[in-house]
Amino acid sequence: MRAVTDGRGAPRVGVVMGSRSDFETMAGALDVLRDLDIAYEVRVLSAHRTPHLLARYAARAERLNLSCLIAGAGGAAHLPGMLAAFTRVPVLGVPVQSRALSGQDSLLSIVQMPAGVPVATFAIGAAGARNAALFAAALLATTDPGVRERLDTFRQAQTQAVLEDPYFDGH
Ligand code: RP5
Repeated sequence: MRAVTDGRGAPRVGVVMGSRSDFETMAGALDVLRDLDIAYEVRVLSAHRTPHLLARYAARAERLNLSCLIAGAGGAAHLPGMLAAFTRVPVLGVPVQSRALSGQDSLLSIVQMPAGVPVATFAIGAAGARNAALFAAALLATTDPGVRERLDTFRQAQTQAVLEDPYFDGH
């Protein structure tokens, strides 16, 4: 079970995707984590194609000291729910846009969890991936002043970009 790690120090967020074909979507999450200087690890694990590896990784997630898992999958997107079933570490689910049903299938299979096994669910596609990473940062910011500061800076820059847009109507 290979992981690619990025950032300084031990990974604090685990990013998991059901297939290499999800990478383009999930790259948005990696960009945000990198920009906020949050170390992460990335793995491809499938609820259907590598179920035993998924179970093993979920069981290890807490020992790896990961604050949360960002899990992106498409279609019959059982990856986030299965991870949540095997670990106490919070799971943030990203529905990847599918070709057949435009991600409606992914969204519903991630969000409609039975009571007792929660998965925090984000928007379909790129926005969801970025927001899941920002949510992970917000979780870390509750105890890490450095992340808090970088998250504040990100938000200020985001606001400033709107204010500086020539079409912005400031009334
Ligand atoms: C899911 O099936 C993956 O998360 C992916 O979004 C979808 C299609 O996978 P590939 O057939 O492209 O590998 O498990």
